[in-house]
Amino acid sequence: MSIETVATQPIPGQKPGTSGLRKQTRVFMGPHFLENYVQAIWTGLGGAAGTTLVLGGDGRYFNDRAAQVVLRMAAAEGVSKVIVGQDAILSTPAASHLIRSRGADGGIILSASHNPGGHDGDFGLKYNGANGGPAPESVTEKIFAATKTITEYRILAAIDVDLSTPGTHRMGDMEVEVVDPVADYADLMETLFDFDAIRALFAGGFTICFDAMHAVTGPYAKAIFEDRLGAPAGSVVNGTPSPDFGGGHPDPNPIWAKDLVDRMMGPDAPDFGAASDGDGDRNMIMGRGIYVTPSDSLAALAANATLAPAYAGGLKGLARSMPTSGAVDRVAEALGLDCYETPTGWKFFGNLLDAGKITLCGEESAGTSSDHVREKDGVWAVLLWLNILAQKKQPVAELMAEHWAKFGRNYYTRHDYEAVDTGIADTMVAEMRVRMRDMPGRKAAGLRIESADEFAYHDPVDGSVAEKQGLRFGLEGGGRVVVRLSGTGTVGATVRVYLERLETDPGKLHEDPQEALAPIVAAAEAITGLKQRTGRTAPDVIT
Ligand code: G16
Repeated sequence: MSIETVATQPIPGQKPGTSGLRKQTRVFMGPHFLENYVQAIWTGLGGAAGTTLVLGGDGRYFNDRAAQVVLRMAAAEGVSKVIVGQDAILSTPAASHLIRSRGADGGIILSASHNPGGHDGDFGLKYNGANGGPAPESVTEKIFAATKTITEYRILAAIDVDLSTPGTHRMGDMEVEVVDPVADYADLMETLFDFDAIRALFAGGFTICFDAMHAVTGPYAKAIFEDRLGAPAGSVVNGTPSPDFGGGHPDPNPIWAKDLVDRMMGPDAPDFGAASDGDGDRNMIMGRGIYVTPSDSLAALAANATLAPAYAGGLKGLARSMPTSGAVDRVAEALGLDCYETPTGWKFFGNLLDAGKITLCGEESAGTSSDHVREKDGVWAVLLWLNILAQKKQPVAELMAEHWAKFGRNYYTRHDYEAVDTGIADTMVAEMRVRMRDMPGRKAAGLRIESADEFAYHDPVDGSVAEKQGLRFGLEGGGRVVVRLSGTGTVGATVRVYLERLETDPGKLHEDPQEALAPIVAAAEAITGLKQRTGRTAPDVIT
C-alpha cells in the first residue's frame, strides 16, 4: 500500500467554533475539505506519528465515508493504532471515556451534535486530547493556522477497513481495533450509580420515556435502561439511529422534542422523561407535568449528587458556563463549594476537571456532566436523576418544588434568533460594545441597568485568557440579560439572548417562566433592538 501526496490549497472558513468544525454536509463532502482539515489537525498537533487515537461518530450521513478517510490519513501520518467504534459509531461521552480508559493520545469525533444530519444537513469533526476532552483554544488555533497554509496532504491508497464487527485489522503499518461502542461505557455507568436501587425503582412500577431522537444514544439507552436496569421494553423511543435522524432535528429541547413534552404533560405521562441529542452529550429532563430547565437540572443534581455512590464522598466544586443561570451558584454557596463561571464551550471545563477543582459542571445548552469523562453526558445525567429519585422516592415536580423553596427559583429562558444576516448581528454586537459603557444607571423598559460588561475568562489553572465571551447586563431586582452569537450554527448568525431573574418569594415560585420574565424580555429588546434590527417579531426557538 502506498502513500499518496495530494496537492491542495487552503479552503477558507475552516475555523473551529464552540465545538470543533461544523459545516453543511455538502461543504464537508466537497473536494479536499475533509482531507485538508484532518491534515491541519496533524500539523496543529505537531504530528501524530506513533500515537494511539480513538475514532467514532454519531452515525450521521457521511460518518462512514469520513471515518475511512480519517483512517487512511492516520495511516499515512504514521499513527500506530486507532480504536474505532463498530460501524464508526461512538457517542461523544463514550469516545471521551475510551480515550481515557485506553490511555489514548487523543481522538477524532465525527459529529455536528444537535444540528440536523443528512445530505442537506450538517456534519462536523472535532479533535479531543489525551484527557478525553475537546482540544483547548491553544490547540484549535494551531489547527486553524495550519488550514491557512496547507499545500498538500497525505493519504494511504487502501481499500476500506471492515468496521462492521469487533476485531483487529491492519491498514498499512497501522493497527485498527474495532470495539463494541456501548459495552465499556455501560460498564462505567454501573461503577458510578446504584444500579440495584434503580432496578428496584423500575420493578416497583416507575415508568420512563427516553427519546433517543433517532440518534446515537438509542443503543446505549436500550442496553442500560431496558437490558441492565429492567425498564420495560419500549421505554426507549426513536431508539434506532438513522443517518438523517429520522428527518428530525436531534436537539433535546421543548421545541424539537415536542412529542416527548406533549406526552409528559398529558394525562398518561410516565414518571420520568428524557431526551438526548445527535451525539449523546446533551440531555433534556422532564417529570410528569414538569419541564426542568438545564440550569435547574444542574442545580438539582448538584444539591443531591451525594445520593449516588460515585459522589457520596462529597463534591470538590461546581462550574457553569456564564450564560447558564445562577441556580447552581446558590447550591454551591449552601454547600460551601467553589463555583466557577466559564465561557460557553465544554472545553473550558477541562482544566478545572483535570486539576480536581470541580466534580460537576453544566451549561444552559442542555449539557451536564462530571469528572467521569471530559465531555457532557446525556445518559449519565439521566442515570444520576434516576439514582436520586430512587433514593428520594418522590416525583420530579415535588423535588423541584422543594428545591426552589430552599434555594429560590432562577426563572430562566433563552430566546434564539436563527439565520440572522451576519452583518446585522455583527453590527449589533459592535454597537452594543460601544454603547454599554454608558448604560449603567440608565433604564431599559423601566428597569435600571446596574451593570454592563463583556465577559472575559481567566483560566485559574493555566492562566489563559478568553475574551469576548458574551455581553452581560445586570438589571435592578437581580435580573440579567446576556447576548452572544452562537459558535455552532452553519447558516448566517444565531443570536442567543439569555434571560434570567431570581425569585425568592415563596408565593411566586410556580409562575409561567415566560410571564415571570416578561419585564426582562422587554428590557433585553430595549438594550439590543434585536427585533427592530432583524425585522423578526419573535424568536425562532425558546428554550
Ligand atoms: C456545543 C458545546 C457546548 C455549547 C453549545 C452551544 O454543544 O459543546 O459547550 O454550550 O455547543 O454553543 P453555541 O451557543 O456557541 O451554539 P454541542 O452539544 O453542540 O456539542
